[in-house]
Amino acid sequence: MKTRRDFLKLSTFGGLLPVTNFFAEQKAVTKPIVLSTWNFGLQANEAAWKILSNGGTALDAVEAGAKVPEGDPKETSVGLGGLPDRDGHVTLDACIMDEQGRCGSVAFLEHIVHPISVARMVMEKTPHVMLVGAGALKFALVNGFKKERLLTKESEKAWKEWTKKSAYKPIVNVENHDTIGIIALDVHGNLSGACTTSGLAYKMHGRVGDSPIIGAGLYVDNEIGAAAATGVGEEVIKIVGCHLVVELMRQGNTPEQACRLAVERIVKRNPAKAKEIQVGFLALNKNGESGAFCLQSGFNYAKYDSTGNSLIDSKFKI
Ligand code: SD4
Repeated sequence: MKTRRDFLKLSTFGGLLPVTNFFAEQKAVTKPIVLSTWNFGLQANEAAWKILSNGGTALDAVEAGAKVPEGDPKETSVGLGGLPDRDGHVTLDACIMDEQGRCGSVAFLEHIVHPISVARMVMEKTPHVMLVGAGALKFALVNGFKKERLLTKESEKAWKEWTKKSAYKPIVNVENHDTIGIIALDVHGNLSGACTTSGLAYKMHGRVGDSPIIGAGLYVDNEIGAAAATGVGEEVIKIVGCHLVVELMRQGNTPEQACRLAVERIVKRNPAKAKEIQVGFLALNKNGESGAFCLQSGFNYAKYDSTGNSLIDSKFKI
């Protein structure tokens, strides 16, 4: 890349390089910035922004943001109060990834309110990327997390009602929304992301979705950008969705174009299925440019930058 000094040399010694062209090469960078899926992304962003606006790291910011819906018993698809599987167990999936490409993940974890912090600890304190089930719980308890009951009275009531028919037909944007994917760029120019969920309501016991799978529910490449997914995890896993979105940005697509192309790949694979489900992608590039795209209308996300915190409706395919 040309430096300012090179430019001055060029223009002094025979260069007719227009000033505007040279500086057009230097894209304006928006930072810090944080993006979170769904309405509750607004509150998650508030927690993340406190850290980002004080010069904190994107990693700390995304963890703090993800913890907001995790700890809220009224949110029925994340952490405490999450709707259970068909056997009545609340089982949680989460992952986190930082600017160094380090990552940590937990899946099929029970009894812990903040799986995102356990995922971060897997990243920072173990030689592994992913711990699941009883092993993940054991690791959390040894590291000071408390064992708690995550099934609230309301979620238990909803589950008991569901067992009367036991019909597993997730309703688009209703039963399965609220996984939080949160991606941020800090003042240092570093990207990180986090994703946490109780997964699809009334899933089979033992089912794990895309959210704790690095590359599917979340991916961060500090040279290029970050992406997070929400919706029916099986379809996201099949295209390794977030890795795909980041690679599409690497090829020169804007964040929104990259998300759109990933959604279109899901449609192309199985057009009939695509009509019945929701999948949404959210992306942020190294310049702080952001965008989203989803299958069906109804997906939104919150964006917080120097202009404030706002909720944006994603464009959609169907
Ligand atoms: C899953 N992707 O477990 C999650 C669910 C979700 O918005 O994102 N809901 O498949």
